[in-house]
Amino acid sequence: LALAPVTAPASTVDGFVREFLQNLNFNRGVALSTSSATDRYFALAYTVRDYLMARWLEDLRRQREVQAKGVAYLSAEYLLGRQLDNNLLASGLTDIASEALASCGIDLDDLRQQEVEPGLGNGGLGRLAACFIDSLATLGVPNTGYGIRYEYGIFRQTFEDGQQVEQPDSWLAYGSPWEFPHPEAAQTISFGGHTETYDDGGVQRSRWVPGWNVQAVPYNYMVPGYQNGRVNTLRLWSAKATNSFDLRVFNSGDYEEAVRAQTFAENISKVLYPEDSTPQGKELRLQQQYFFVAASIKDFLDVTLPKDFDLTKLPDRIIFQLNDTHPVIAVPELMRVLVDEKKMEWEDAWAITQKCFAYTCHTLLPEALEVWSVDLLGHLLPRHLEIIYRINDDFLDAVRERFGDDEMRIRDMSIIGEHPVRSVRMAYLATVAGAKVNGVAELHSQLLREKVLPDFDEFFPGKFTNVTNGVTPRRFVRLANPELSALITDALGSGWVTDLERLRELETHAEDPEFRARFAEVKAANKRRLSAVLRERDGFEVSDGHMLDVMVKRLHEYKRQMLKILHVVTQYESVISGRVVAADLQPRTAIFGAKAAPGYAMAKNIIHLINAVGSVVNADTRLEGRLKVLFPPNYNVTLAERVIPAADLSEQISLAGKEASGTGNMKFALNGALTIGTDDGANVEIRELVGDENFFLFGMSEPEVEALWARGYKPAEFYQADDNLRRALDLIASGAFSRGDRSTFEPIVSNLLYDDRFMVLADYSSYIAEQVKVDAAYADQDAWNRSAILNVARTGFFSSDRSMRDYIDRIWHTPPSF
Ligand code: 26V
Repeated sequence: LALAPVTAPASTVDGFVREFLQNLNFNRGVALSTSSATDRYFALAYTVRDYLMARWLEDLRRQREVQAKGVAYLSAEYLLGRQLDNNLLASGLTDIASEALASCGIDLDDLRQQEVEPGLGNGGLGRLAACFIDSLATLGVPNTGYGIRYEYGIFRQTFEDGQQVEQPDSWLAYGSPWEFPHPEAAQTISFGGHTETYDDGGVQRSRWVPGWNVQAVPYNYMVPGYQNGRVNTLRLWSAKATNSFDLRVFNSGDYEEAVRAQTFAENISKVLYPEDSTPQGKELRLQQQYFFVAASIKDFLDVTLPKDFDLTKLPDRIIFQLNDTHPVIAVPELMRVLVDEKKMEWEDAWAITQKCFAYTCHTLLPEALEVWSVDLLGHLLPRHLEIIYRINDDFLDAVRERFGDDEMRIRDMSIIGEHPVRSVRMAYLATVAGAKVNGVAELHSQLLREKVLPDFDEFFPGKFTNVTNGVTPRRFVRLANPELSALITDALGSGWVTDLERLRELETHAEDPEFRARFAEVKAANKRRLSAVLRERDGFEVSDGHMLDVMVKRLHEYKRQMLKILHVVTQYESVISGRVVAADLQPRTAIFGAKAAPGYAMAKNIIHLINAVGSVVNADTRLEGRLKVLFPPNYNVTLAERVIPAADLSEQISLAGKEASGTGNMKFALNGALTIGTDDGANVEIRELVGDENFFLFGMSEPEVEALWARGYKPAEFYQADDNLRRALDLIASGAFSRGDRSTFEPIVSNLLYDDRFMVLADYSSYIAEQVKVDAAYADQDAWNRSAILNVARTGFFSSDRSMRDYIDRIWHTPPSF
């Protein structure tokens, strides 16, 4: 009897009602009549879980049986978004659930709103990880996503007088119905202490004598494939003080010290670092990184692999994919386990390690490349530092053998940098250890090879490759845009959700006036829905007939939100100065969504400016309501799902060569927005696919950017040369948006005039000129809709299913199993 497999509840409305009420009564301990919306949401989530459970257990069992090669995705961030709707869709239960709840007098939509999204990531990198594990489950590839169960995710953003204020994101306040804690399966993770050598039956060996331990408690989450009966696992680690840790102190009679020690240990998974792209070199962050990768490697070696597994076969069973440099400490950790604990020869261990890792780089900004000072690393992980030195020594010997004693080159390629302090360059370590290194869009991968790591490319032929990012069509088309999905399914049948290239077949429909009219109606409905969301959430009004011009992404100077707001100021100035009559403006609403890293002063000042421009512009009746700026606070995945399907124009305006890929750009195009963008990141590939005539390109190309830098960039010359630019900047400087106070935005203005690292002023004229073309194009709604449909039809390439196939074929070699 104990061996009887778990079976799913009956997939009928009656079966669902029974299961739901059971969960409400027995798991929430409430009656339907007295239950709160939270109770009902939890009971619903438990019910959906119950349906997926049999599949999950079966998958885990089969994976154990088959022992096929799988992917361990190592990522410090997973920006999952809400789970309920996705899990309903994956299990094919949406209609049944909706009907079942209705029969209990409950609106499914009300329960959807109860979920607090797990915001365990900053932006693109974390959301990409979430898309990838969705696609792997949908493709039926064995995968465990490993990461950190932060108690506080990305901060909740509010505005006070237009300025960003950060609030803690207590996403676990009511608990999460999606997680399965396994305290009994906790791993012990060590830190600090020292290393020593010892005699091991005549062999001199090194070992680590750690100073302190914490427990890593796994929390499992279901990752269901789309209606394919597959359920993979996301395993997030939570830090817990060990008993011995505080007992020792406790026995010394110092109660307060014992509690303090416990707090110290549990701080490790307390909060997601909200810095995006500028590493701070904080010890706690390195603790987080080591904590989760050490636990993950132990989990795989000790729990997933069979007891008697021959470790020389490790590369046949697993590939650890390093999502940026954050998990790279896994490389010396695997070496330590193999050499110190499993007593393998160094060379054998290194040969295995080099086959078990692959590294994805997500940036080109030099300040974003992580380095750890040797001081800090040696103090926290002394044995790992020794191992890194040994890896580097062997590597530099090989470099010398190949290139001779070219000391300049040796210094450039060393994993250890010397300036400003002796540090470990994590990207170099990942490159040396990884079987493959990839960038995230064609242009990015090319620049990575040619500009950032050219010596490594020469030394390791064939190691560098590209995998262009993608996004999951389940969440970002099927769920976010149900009306467009229905229209597509009507035209093509339902297979497109897992075969996105099929969207191509829409090309012919773009020529059908009736189809275009239906498409226009979908867009209008999405705008009404967004309008309702923003009214309810923020008290905003979205005006009828406006082009929705959307820029949503982290606030960073390189992304150039500044350029977008300069366009708004330019339009505003042209009307209030009387050079343009308001009636001639194409009605537009600029929508921004962006969080700034709490310590990034310039980014915060730009947020303040956008809000300030918004309050002035929105209130000025001279514009006759034809220009609006909306900046809903706390942009997150949930809001993205509402904003993107309603957008007409997608702003992808980074300085060429700075945005590694972008993934928002893909989501907009797939939802039928046209892009105004630079030749940067995946924009390049989007434009190639949709065609020049369906894309608004502006600005310098990457080589032109390089050339201008080389000539000596003087932003003030651009200010002098363009009347519109001068008037816009002067207006900001005059205090027009800061109640006459000229100091508020002075740091922005002077930065633009005298520094302007990201060449906002150099690209301004070209941007404004292209926006004029956008206005003209939008005036012909029918032609615009045709273009928008062609954007949808031609961007199926950007499904994360395709990205995953690329990784599988060219990096992982992990075919779908059973
Ligand atoms: C870096 C750091 C540095 C230490 C502090 C915390 C932290 C958090 C995140 C990051 C990652 C920055 C890199 C990143 O997010 N890159 C973005 O990756 C996207 C997915 O590949 C890509 O589309 C974006 O273009 C790229 O900016």
